[in-house]
Amino acid sequence: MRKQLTLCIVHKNDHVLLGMKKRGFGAGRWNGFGGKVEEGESIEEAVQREMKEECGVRVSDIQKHGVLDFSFAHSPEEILEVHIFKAETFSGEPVETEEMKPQWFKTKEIPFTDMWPDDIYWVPMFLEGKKFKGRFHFGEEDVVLEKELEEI
Ligand code: N91
Repeated sequence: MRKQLTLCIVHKNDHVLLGMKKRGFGAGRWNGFGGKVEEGESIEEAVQREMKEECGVRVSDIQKHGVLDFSFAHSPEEILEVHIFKAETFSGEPVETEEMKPQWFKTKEIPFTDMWPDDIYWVPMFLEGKKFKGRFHFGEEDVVLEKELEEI
């Protein structure tokens, strides 16, 4: 089973906006903002909706940077197809929600040790403006067991 999800990182003036996930899958890690694409919704519409819902920010000019497939040894039949976007312009002030606590980080001070372990591989490509595709397969405690990543 394949599920489509979005992930959006606001990148402005050598800073990125991440959110500490407060509940659910990935709680306790700094993440971009995003979630499931709903039926009848385009991927871009899902990006805009999730940004508003998760941190109160409106993004309009979003650029797609990559697609990553994530799979997990504990449920190998499920693939999370994550569409990754950058927003360089936004309106509204980021606010804490039930889902996320937003915070700006300097791009040189991204807290990779408190993020998903695949981020160290693709976030630098994202920051350099590269486009990419790949897949990561995770084992126990989300250790990366398999990795494929290429610039496109
Ligand atoms: O949100 C960010 C920056 N990264 C991110 C990496 C992931 N690897 C697996 N999953 C489910 C992730 C979600 C977000």
